Amino acid sequence: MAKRRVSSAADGAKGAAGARSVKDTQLEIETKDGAGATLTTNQGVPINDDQDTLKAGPRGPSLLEDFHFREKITHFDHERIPERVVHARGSAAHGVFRVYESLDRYSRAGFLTDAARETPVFVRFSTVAGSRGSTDLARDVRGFAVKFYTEEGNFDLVGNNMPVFFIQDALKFPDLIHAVKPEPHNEIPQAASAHDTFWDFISLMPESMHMIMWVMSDRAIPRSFRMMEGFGVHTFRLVDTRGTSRFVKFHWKPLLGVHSVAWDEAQKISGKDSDFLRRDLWEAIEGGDFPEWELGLQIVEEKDEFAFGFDLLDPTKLIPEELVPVQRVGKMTLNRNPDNFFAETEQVAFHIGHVVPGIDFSNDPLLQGRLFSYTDTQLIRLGGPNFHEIPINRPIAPMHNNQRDGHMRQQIDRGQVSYQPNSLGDNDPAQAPRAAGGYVTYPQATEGTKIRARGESFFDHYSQARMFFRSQSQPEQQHLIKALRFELGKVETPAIRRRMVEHLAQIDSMLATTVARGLGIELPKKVSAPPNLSVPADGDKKAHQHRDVMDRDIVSAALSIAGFVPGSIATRKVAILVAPRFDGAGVAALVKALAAEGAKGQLVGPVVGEIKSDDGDVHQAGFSILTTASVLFDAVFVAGGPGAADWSSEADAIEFVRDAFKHCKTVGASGEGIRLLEAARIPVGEGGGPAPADAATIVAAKGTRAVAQRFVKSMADGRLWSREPALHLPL
Ligand code: HDE
Repeated sequence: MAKRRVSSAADGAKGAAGARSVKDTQLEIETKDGAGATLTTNQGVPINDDQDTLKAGPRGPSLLEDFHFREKITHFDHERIPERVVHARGSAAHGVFRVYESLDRYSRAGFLTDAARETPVFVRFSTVAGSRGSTDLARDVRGFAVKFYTEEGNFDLVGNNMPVFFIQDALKFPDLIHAVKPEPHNEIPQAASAHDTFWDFISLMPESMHMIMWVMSDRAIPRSFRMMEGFGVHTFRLVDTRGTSRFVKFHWKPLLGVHSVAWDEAQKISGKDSDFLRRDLWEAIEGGDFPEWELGLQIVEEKDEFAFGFDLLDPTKLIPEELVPVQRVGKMTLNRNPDNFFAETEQVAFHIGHVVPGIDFSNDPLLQGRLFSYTDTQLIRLGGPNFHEIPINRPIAPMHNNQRDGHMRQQIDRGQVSYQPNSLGDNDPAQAPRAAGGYVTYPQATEGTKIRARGESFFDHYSQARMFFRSQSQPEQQHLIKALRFELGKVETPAIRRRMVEHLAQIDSMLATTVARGLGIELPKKVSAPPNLSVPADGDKKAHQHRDVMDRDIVSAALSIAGFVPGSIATRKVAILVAPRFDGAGVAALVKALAAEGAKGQLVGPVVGEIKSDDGDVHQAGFSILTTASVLFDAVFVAGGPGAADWSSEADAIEFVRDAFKHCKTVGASGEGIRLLEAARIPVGEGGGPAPADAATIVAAKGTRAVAQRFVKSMADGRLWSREPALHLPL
């Protein structure tokens, strides 16, 4: 048990003390590792018996005076706190951020201008709709919230893995969330948008169409948190030392590329391992495969505010990277798992209003509403106004002010004075002039009449949705169409389905007709847009006419995942099916070739534990065909050897390889292992050679180095989505 001193407001009040590390700050109150310690009550009284309650005789009634029992049970009864109303399901990690070179031409923020500085970060990834215990692989937006513990205070970049949002005004957020959460009468379905209330709301909110394209795309079912982009969504401001402001959009670019799973795969992962993404992040960091992202900035000069046609303040729009390139300015590395899920991942409190000098807000009405919501929600979730004192939320910058008391106050404030101005305490703590680092809000000129309305420039709902759809590769478009068929197919009210298809017709006619066909709806040639019920009954009619502001043919390659496959298979996992007396040399060659690229070959046997190869060596199968499934791996290889022939009589093995093939993964086999592929009706070429037109099926008479290298190369090319048309009826 380590004990540190508890800081007080009086400490270091004269002049800023040097910044401390996050760990120092978090450990300032007691940490407990339990090593060699005596069991005590919360009052520190040693406990002699933690096995039985105090009773009047061995068979007698329990006694109320058992203070140890009452304290233990009371604490247990209060262990749960309210889960987050959104983003309840999350996983997090610690890390560091460093800027490549000073960005003082844009911002005065220390963590962006000092290239020698390593800024600690804590990052929490999440889904939005599901409860704390829901599956990781729900079709949903992923939260991507980063807390930078900078020397000038905490900066929270509370973003998502999609660059736009469903709604334009914060007032609609409770409606959106009520619609997507399980329906209130029966609490069904959990962590899913495929139900009537969600699509009812969406079909009446044309502004959500761009975001719907993202949520129905493969971005909503990521392969790993480590392989997702992140976006700040809103337009923010960067302000330099001279006080000049520029607009900025924040991006995170994952160095492992962007990868997703197939929808059928996502649903199966939810059953086989609903902690799939949490486990993936945890294991990668434990194994030293530290995930990395580059911070990207899109900078727009103040004079160009109106240069784009769409409004920079509208969070349903993105700035195409082709119009304003993303400058990669620094790198974030996640390198430490939390010590305790509750203390850190659950209690971390992000707030879009946590900014540091050099970063400021825009007038985006969604952003403005969030500035209220995040502190408010912590008051109920974390129980009071002192949540900033919870170790994970503490700044590493010194903190002094005249705020006092409140539930669970940890800090012991000394002295007579808790107000300002004062003469009794030398006005400590003192205000910081701008030159000394004081936060000064950017003096944006503002005028206007009070009104509940949106800018006319917000009423283009379809052109960026169209740009997104048309920028997808053909397989991605097919996935998106199928996702809509799935979601709307689960909607029971025909009018909602039809209304949605009418919106899709405004986006792209192929999209609309193909989705409509899947729903048994016939569409006339010309379909007019459904009414926009998100506007007030007596609103300004002219302003609410839909208007396309972007060129109908514009496409942006950066919106397709296909452009992000980096050609690396680092950290990927390959299931190698092994039966007794398997081809030891072939498997060794494969494991070696994978390891050379940073990937892992893992043995899956008929049972877990020891298994011998044909050369008599003893190996360990970490998994059996019962304890795992191919949806939990990136590729599958069936090792040859006399025992491999038995696989073709095992239904679970057949499903294992069949699923991998169906999900367009690299599938390989050698020798007798090929029999399993044949049993699963996976096409292999004549005489066991490679299947025609399927570069991702690797078969060979014997496992060799050359076979291993072909396997690795095929994996690096990414999923072979072109396999899909042969597996399914045309849409
Ligand atoms: Fe949030 N959001 N949000 N949100 N949000 C919360 O804060 C809210 C929005 C995002 O890992 C809550 O501490 C409103 C956009 C993330 O702890 C709450 C509006 C974006 C997280 C809240 C939005 C986000 C939250 C719930 C519309 C992407 C998880 C628990 C105006 C840019 C942070 C909490 C974590 C969490 C409110 C819209 C991202 C209730 C009112 C847009 C990543 O305060």
